[in-house]
Amino acid sequence: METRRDSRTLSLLLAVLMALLTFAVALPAGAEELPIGLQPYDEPVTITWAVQASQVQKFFDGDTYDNNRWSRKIKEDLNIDLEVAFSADISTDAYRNKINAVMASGDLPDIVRWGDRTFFNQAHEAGYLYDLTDMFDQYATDSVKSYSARYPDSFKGASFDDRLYGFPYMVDNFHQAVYLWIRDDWLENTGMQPPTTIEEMVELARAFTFDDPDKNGANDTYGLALNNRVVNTDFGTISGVISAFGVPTYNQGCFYRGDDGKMTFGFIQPQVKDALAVVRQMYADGLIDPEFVVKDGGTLEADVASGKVGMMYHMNWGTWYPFNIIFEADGVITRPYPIPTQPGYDYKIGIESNETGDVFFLNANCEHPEAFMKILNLYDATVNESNDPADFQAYWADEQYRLCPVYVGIPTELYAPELHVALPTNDRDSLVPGVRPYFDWVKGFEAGTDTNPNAYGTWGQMFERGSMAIALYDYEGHVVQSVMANERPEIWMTNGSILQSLVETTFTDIITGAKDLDAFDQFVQEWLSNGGQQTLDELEAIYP
Ligand SMILES: [Ca+2]
Repeated sequence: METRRDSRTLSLLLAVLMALLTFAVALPAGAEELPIGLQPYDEPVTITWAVQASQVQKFFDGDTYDNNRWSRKIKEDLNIDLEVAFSADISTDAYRNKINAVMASGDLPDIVRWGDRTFFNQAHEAGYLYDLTDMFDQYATDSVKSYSARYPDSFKGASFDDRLYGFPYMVDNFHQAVYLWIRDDWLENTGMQPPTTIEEMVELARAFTFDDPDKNGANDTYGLALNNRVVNTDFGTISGVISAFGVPTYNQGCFYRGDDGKMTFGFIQPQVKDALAVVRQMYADGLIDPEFVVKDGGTLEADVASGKVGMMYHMNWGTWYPFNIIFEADGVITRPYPIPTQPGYDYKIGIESNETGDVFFLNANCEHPEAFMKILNLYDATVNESNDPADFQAYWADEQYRLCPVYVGIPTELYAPELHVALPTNDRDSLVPGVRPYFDWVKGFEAGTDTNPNAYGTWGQMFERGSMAIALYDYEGHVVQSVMANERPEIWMTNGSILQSLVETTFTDIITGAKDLDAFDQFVQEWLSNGGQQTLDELEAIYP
């Protein structure tokens, strides 16, 4: 019996060995263990993509947009050759212009990231976008699939008629809230306190302009940094001032139901005139750079870098950009504060609908559409799911994630609630692997042992008075989500950009004094009669 059992065991072992050998010959090493969505192509395939070039991007070891950590990893792990179709600056109009040009020609790259809903609607109607619904079901890893349950609004926003036409960036609404960012050293040098009211903000701007906050003996600074887009911008906006007067605004503007229950628009509220009066007076008093009218994001960045400005309204990621520049150069810490308020008003933080935000699209004519899911799966497996901290450091940190054509756009802030619990209790192990580096950076930065840009960037969002704490706890009850999601009135699609220009030019002219403050009243009428009223009426019908 013993012998018989041994020989059976032996032949079973042989059979297993044979089977293993056969597998080893038939498939590349390890490939049999991979889920379908992570398996490499047998023959190399080429995927083109549109690069959102940015000053933010860092490169190491001679890397470029064409050849970098991600392009090499994607080649090695998936046998996909990435090819840059075009790269254009996202901080100016360059990327938008390029996208509009390729839309007109119908020659889209395979993978495009863009958040413009007009583009989304038009590209969808033209049949340019790949219906990812089945591909997602078949190829997405379980981890990637889980995001659709975690952020259903974002996925709805990337869909038409319940069919998925892109992978959403999954920004949550607090991503767009506005803060007042102030340099620590200038506060200290001027002996001022962080402002809690608009009046105090103006006085701080005055001190930052006239009290030599940089202690160089020269009158060479300005109080409040302003971008020439005035409202339609991430940083250097006046939207925080408008918010203080109880009007929700966000970038292109917030549509919402007013107290009377009727659909309305932030920038046409009468209180905006009061907000403009404040900024106009600041300009007249010399607290704002008179050159602001020609300063876009790039020039404003230079002003931050050279220490000409010490205060700015900006979104939650200020320590990632542009305040990281002067931190890295001079160790200057700039931190966020809740927006100063205006007595007598209930401040409102306007944000876009959670169904909007950037989306990664796939060209309907892509010859290897699975590649989209494979790259996405590889990103998630490498950055969020890997237990090897080296993966996170190499492929997420230092803005390296942006070099992947499609990624899980879960920025630091989506883990803010978990981090805010784990940080004070030192409960690092309660966090998923991909979040632990954030924990370490905040702790390291606060201890003074870690001064690298990632530590500073994360700290600005995550420390106990960081931007995310302000968004989650201070701003609660003050956030107004724009009604307008994916479906947009026809008139807004055609006239929206004209109306936005009208907002920008009118507000700029009022601030600089080129127009009287009362020009605001005429602007409201113009806005309404040039498609604004029709937009409001159609929104009433679309979003009853
Ligand atoms: Ca000075």
